[in-house]
Amino acid sequence: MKLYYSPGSCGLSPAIVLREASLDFDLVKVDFATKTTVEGNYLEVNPKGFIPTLVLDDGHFITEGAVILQWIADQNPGLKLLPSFGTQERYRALEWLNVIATDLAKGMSTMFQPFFDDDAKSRYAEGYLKGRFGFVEAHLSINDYVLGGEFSAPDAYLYNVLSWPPRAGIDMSVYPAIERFMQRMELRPSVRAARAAEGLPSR
Ligand SMILES: N[C@@H](CCC(=O)N[C@@H](CS)C(=O)NCC(=O)O)C(=O)O
Repeated sequence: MKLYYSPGSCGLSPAIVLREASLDFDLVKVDFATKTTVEGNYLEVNPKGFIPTLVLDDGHFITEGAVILQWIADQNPGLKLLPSFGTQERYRALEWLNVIATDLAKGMSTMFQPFFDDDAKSRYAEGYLKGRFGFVEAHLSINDYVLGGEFSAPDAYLYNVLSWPPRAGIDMSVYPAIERFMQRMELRPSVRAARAAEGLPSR
């Protein structure tokens, strides 16, 4: 298997969950500016031009971070990286994957776009992101992990996306439950190994 990524962006969560599932994979780095890899044109792998993409050993490929995480979790249901199909808990997990992919990940990506000036970004952070982080803070102040007491795939995605705000100059020290969650996640060997493989320093 091959996981296409770019350091620190949203390929980190599938890399964490692949490790949690003990699945072998190679990392292929994508240059965002040129949409190329050492293999050539990345748009031939994923015409959307986004990472992550997971290419399976049989040549099939999966895109969209939230969907890749479901595929990984479903390779070994016994690991409970996601709740079982058809259960109420499964739909709760899918809600979270969707919230993380849309409200949080795409919400945060606005802060890195060149189309908005600094004033617009700070109004957006105050007017929109603060409410989203507040919602996550309230949830994590009564739950160690997204689905309650145990780690699951959405935690990797949430960790991934919540590592971005400081890079956009957002002070996360006002969210102590989020900070504790980040520290809890960084105790996991999968998270440490995924960060190291992407050349990311300890936070
Ligand atoms: N809908 C995609 C979006 C993924 C996405 O936005 N990826 C960003 C990195 S986190 C990307 O590839 N950006 C490349 C670029 O903007 O050129 C998903 O959820 O996986």
